[in-house]
Amino acid sequence: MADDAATWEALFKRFDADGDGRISASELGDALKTLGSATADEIKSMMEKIDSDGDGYISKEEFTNFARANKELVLKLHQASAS
Ligand SMILES: [Ca+2]
Ligand SMILES: [Ca+2]
Repeated sequence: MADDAATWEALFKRFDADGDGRISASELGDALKTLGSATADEIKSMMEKIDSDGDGYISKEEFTNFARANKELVLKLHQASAS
């Protein structure tokens, strides 16, 4: 759905704190920490899950693929970060 794509886009931008078009491990960590407690291990395993080509950054495509496969989790993050 188009609405979903807009949601992923907005969430990606929120996570991409420096606006370079990719989410680094520290950006992911910061974003998760503001949404609740996230341990270094949790951040690392989430990073590994989303970063499918293993270059150490989450591209918009990787993020969108992850969001599609984990809709409920990502929508929860979106709601938490919007509040
Ligand atoms: Ca970034
Ligand atoms: Ca990547």
